[in-house]
Amino acid sequence: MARHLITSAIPYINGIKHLGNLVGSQLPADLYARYQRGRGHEVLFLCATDEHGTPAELAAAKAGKPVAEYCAEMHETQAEIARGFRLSFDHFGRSSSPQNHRLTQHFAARLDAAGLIEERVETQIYSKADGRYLPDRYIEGTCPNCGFESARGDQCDNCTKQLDPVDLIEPRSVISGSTDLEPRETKHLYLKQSGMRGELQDWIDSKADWPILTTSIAKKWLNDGDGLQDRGITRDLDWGIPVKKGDADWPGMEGKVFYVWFDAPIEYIACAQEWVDAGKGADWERWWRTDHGADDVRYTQFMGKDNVPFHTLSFPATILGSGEPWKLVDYIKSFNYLNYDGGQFSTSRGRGVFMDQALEVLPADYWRWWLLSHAPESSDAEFTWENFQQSVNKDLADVLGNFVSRVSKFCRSKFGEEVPAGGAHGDREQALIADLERRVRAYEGHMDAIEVRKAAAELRAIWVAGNEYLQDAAPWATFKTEPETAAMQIRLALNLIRLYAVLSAPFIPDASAQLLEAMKTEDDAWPGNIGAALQTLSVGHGFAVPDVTFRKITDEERAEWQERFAGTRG
Ligand code: B3M
Ligand code: ZN
Repeated sequence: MARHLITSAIPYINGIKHLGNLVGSQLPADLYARYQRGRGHEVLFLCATDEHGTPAELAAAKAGKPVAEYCAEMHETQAEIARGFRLSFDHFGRSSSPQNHRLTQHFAARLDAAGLIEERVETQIYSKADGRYLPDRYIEGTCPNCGFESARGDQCDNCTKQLDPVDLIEPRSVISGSTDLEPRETKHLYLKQSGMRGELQDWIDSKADWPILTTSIAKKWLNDGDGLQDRGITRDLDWGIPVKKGDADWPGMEGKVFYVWFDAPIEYIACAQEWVDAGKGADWERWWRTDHGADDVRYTQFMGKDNVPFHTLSFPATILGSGEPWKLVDYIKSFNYLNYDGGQFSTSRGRGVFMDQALEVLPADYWRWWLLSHAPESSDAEFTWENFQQSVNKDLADVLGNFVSRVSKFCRSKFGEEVPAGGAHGDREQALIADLERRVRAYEGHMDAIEVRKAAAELRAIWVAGNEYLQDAAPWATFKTEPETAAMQIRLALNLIRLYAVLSAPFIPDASAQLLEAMKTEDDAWPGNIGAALQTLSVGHGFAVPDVTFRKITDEERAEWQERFAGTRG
């Protein structure tokens, strides 16, 4: 039994995420966590809300609420939606937790002791109209790198370059729109990550098995010269983790907080502490400290491509720079973007389907299946309603749902609601089992490698194999002349339903649970030998015909939803 630590990028607190965000980190992380648990491994799967920084302050101001209250409410909302999508976090934490406060201040003290922190007097943008500094997202302007006109002060959404507010061309205040801005001097802490270039380079070079998307972004920032600039890790904001050196005050830094991207990844660790403090686990250190056995842990992170620089450079710099035996990530799975119906998902314009809306329209499994089977792995992908309808109606309703319904109803009408006897398997059954043996092992290979689309395609092929077998064996015809043979075929097919439930659970957990319940079994053991796995439900074992597992999407619904989600969320 192996141990898997799995984290998803922690979603910003400001608002409900769209399906593109979901498929870029939380959903594939859940797929992998469910799969590893299914294989019998020990898993700690963590996620949290990312509650600091300008996005939180701006959203709270817009909602007219104190920021702490806004965050507490939005955390509950996001947790509820995560449950709706069946995201099986062992803990869904908060980056504003006391645990993260302590740990972030601890890391700052360690980095300082290691000589990796420098105090710099620097120029920040001050808005006279707003009476405050404008860090990060409080300021927008034209990207000096690519010319994108709505680049934010901390990062350009178009070219992913990390920016400083002073870099922007024609900057303006996001609060008031004012361009009456002036540079003023203020003191901040810098993490001297440039001095760690060699160490980070060696570490990334040692990850030959990482996806190209991940390493290409990491290497670009490492080698571009300015990718590994020293990073300012403090901000002139009210909301955040106060700048302290461990428990002690940091002279000259009063009233300042740590930069959100400094404390957010530290929350991955603090979240494990929250998990223990919530009484859900006994020992977080065996997951996170190599002096407590965490060398045996395989740590996998999931994220969208825009988050890769922070996870391949900044956070490892924090960990390595601390000089303490913290666990480093073993594998980073990153994703491209999902587009929406001929354009981009847009949170600000309400374009596309948001997580809460998706669940109002259809249950989680429909979305999980489409999103995962179309995950933007090798390139950006696009959601269209036609494609969604086709995928649901074919894969889920026609292939999987129909198989279950035909087999269980036929058995009920001819043999009753228990697994019928009949003779031994014939050639056709042996051929099916051999085919499935190959396919299930290929499926495992794709899941182990986190090749999400390939895994989905193989799972679909496994469902199709059962359908083709059924079509070919035609027990409804066989029954008239050889009822014994038909009984044997149906016995196999009922066992296939159980096998499908087990294999499909990481993708479609609700349907999987429904099928196991209908087959009246709690045996969800991952299949070793397929022939043996298909003997699990023995002669006389009771079952029930399940309700419709997946329904079809009509053309009218498709048209209605297309219209409804075209823009301007209410
Ligand atoms: N909150 C960005 C995002 O939600 C950021 C990720 C933090 S991961 C430590 O995409
Ligand atoms: Zn840019």
